[in-house]
Amino acid sequence: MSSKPGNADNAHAYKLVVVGDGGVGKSALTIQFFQKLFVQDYDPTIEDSYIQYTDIDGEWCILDVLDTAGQEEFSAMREQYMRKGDGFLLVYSVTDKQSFENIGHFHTQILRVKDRDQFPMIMAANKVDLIHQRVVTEEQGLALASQLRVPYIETSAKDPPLNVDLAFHEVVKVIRRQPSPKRQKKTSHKKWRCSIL
Ligand SMILES: Nc1nc2c(ncn2[C@@H]2O[C@H](COP(=O)(O)OP(=O)(O)OP(=O)(O)O)[C@@H](O)[C@H]2O)c(=O)[nH]1
Ligand SMILES: [Mg+2]
Repeated sequence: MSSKPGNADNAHAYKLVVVGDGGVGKSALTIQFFQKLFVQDYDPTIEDSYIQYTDIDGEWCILDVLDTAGQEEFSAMREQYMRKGDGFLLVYSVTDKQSFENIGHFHTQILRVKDRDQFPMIMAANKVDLIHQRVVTEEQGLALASQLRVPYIETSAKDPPLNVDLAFHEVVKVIRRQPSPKRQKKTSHKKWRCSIL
């Protein structure tokens, strides 16, 4: 884990939230990112958070990551953590078609909770090391990512990890690239309706 660097007192803090169905590898990716190890066993998460200083593009920041529960029984907690996030990793497993199909639901729910047309997110197609069990192709992943207008990254949390740091860093880059708050507001349909009446 990175210790606090000397010049990081004014480091910007980013709250990242990892979402997706149960068993897709949210915890494995998060633990690989923070602790540089692969967790082989499946232990369903309720909610875990991790924090560390990270240098992204030469700029120190505090990454505060929330690893959420994918299991349906905990879905009532979703809106609450979605409200807190500055950026999201939408994770599915390339070995689980249903988890891919549910990405759209997470995306829609985040935009609804944030009341925005767009919000910083990336899509992580995880478990790409399991080539023989793969059922969701790269083309399908890319097509959905382009439809949702989010970057697409293929990942593996298993050693040797693939694109794990890249995925977390990319969310921060997307947050940093977003336009000023004034331009982020969702188009107000209410106002539009008023002008017709
Ligand atoms: N081969 C392989 N296995 C993975 C990968 N990522 C996760 N796994 C395994 O998949 C299982 C589930 O991973 P978790 O990270 O616990 O899944 P999760 O998304 O956190 O699940 P919930 O906490 O229930 O939402 C574990 O046995 C992991 O070792 C990966 O990239 N490759
Ligand atoms: Mg988990």
